[in-house]
Amino acid sequence: MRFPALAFLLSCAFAMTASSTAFAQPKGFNYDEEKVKPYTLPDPLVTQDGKKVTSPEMWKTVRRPELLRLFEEHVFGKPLPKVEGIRFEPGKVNENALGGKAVRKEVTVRFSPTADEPSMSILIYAPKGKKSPAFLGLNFNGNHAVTDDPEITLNPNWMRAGDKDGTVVDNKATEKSRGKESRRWPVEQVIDRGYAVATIYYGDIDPDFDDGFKNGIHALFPQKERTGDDPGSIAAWAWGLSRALDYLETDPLIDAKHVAVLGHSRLGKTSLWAGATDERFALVISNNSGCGGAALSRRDFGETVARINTSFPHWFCVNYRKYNDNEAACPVDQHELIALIAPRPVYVASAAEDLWADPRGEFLGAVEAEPVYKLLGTDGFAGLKSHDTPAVDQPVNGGTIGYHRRAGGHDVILYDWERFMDFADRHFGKKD
Ligand code: GTR
Repeated sequence: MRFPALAFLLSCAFAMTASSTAFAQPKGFNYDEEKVKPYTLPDPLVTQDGKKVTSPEMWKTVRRPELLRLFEEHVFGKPLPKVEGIRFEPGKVNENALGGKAVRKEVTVRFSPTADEPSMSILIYAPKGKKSPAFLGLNFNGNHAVTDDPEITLNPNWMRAGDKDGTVVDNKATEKSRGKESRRWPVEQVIDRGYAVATIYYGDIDPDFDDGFKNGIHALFPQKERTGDDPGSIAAWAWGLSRALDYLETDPLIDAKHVAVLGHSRLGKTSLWAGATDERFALVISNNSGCGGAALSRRDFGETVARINTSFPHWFCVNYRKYNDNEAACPVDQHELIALIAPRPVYVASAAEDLWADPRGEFLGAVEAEPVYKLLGTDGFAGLKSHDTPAVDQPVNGGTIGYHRRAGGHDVILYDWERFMDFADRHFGKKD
């Protein structure tokens, strides 16, 4: 295991605590808007050989596939090999969860036709007796940490040690960790708005440490050293989200044509990549996804490509390291990741104090994707009056691209969820 102590500490500070701003802005990086050097972005509507993309058809058949390949080759790595014989195995069900409002169920997705491992467990809460649209996202601490319901299976897999509060001991979750992440998963409020929630512990798919890709889903594809455009962890997590959607398509309580994929932080980078690679996701939400997510890499503000590849060498493909301190050489930038989601609705959420993730860079990532949304006939970032970053707690979410900058730090809280649900209501048709 090669996992630098500093990276480990940082990952804990970001993922486990609410908004520990002391830790959240590492020293030695630029947080001054005045010091952002001029940069030129690649044009999502110009092909690699310099042709202007002039029609939706040309976007669909030429430029979109080209951009997707560029992101595979230079950023996230190519798709995981196809896995045959994936099985869905029903687990515990409570037909009267949340005081009788919802069905709660667990489903195990077994990735091999013959063995029980690797596998991932999906936890679902769905309004009773009808097909509902759903929010699907990965969680950081295990499904049992999403609510304090004692019946949810305690995740047995490797967990980051995180806070020294007894919730994880010897890298295993303890009973004490039940409900630990519930503030980030307002399940009951989501059910009350007519949506289902489905979530998976991201470490089921690939444990979040640099182990040379031996565990999680990678165990199925033994390989020598990971090189070039071999997929990294983000690609694996995104792949897992697609397998969860395969399951949701079979679930009678889920309207799988209306599944919003969402994620916070590294899992926000993941939801964007899942949305880009799998067009079945009807809506895509990035919460505080920062560097390698919605934030423009060429903007020298907050976390850099060099830093993320050093702290987390397993997240992106090895080729991405070519752009350490050399962002301008990368053939793509993150607005083009958002553009790959077009014409489907996309929502980018920032937090005002989360400078490490570069709120303005996240906003501009969405702004710069708009020409593609417009070419494809949508209203794009409708209602946006200027390219100044929207004021704190003043969402601009009336169009196909939505954005808000919430007060506070790096986190996902009820305020964010409420805006996501408003946005989904508009795009999916209001639910009761
Ligand atoms: C940080 C990392 C960020 C973000 C965050 C998280 O340490 O630098 O890019 O992904 O972790 O996922 O919590």
